[in-house]
Amino acid sequence: QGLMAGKRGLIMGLANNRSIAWGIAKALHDAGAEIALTYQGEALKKRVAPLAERLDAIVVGDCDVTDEASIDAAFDVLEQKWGKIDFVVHAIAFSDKEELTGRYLDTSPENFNKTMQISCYSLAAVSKRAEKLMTEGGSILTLTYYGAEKVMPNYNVMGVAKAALEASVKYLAVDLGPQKIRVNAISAGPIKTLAAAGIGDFRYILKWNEYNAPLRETVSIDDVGNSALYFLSNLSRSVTGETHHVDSGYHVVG
Ligand code: 0WD
Repeated sequence: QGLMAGKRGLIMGLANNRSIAWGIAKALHDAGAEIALTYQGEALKKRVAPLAERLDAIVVGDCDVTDEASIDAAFDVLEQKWGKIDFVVHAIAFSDKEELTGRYLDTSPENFNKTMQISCYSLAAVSKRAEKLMTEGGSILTLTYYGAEKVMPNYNVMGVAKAALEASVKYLAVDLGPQKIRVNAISAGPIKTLAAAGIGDFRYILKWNEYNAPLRETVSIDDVGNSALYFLSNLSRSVTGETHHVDSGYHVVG
């Protein structure tokens, strides 16, 4: 449909072809966007390279968001290649699997800090670099989950990090609004990805959503990708600071 024709941007958080980042990357590519990708850890390089090829995407390289220098390096590559960018997709989260089960109360300070740094602070760190390259405005999109709003079993410290992430979206939207850079979040329904596999009883959560969501089905990475297209294109040019549910309507009943 060409909604993204002439737009260039970075997608962070592609791990494999089940990643939400992959659903978004496909939708953006089909709409005419030029895409650059970062991955995390050498182990993922093999997985990401063939996916990048399918979308004619630039593989910027390994970018660990806990390492400021590695974020700088990724944005330096973008600056050299493109000079200017129009969008960034932040599809990154991490917490120790051991703590995504049982009680939130038992979260260790080390994992609390790491979860917050990777799943929340990194959006600010990335947005700060993106600002410099979004010289004609832009759109930044992150991914969140309903566990930020309501207590979901086993989501624990990740729910707390997502609540902070959703607040960050609002603060960043205010900081970057004058430059016409929009910041939004999609709150996706549960999808079986690598990250989700770490959450206790995840299959039960999937089934529960399927039976109880108004649309009586779970969402796919393509559903999230299509909604992302709205946020990353000019269709949403007056929308910022928003958390938008792509969850088959579960949040109105859950
Ligand atoms: O049900 C779900 N899958 C939902 C996911 C529902 C609602 C929201 N989300 C969110 C996640 O919390 C995350 O923010 O969507 C985002 C993307 O997650 P995903 O697509 O579910 O999971 P996955 O394919 O595993 O991608 C997340 C990636 C990491 O993968 P692994 O599994 O290797 O941890 O985040 C990246 C990494 O590639 N990541 C990092 N990237 C840079 N630096 C780092 C890091 N330090 N840590 C993790």
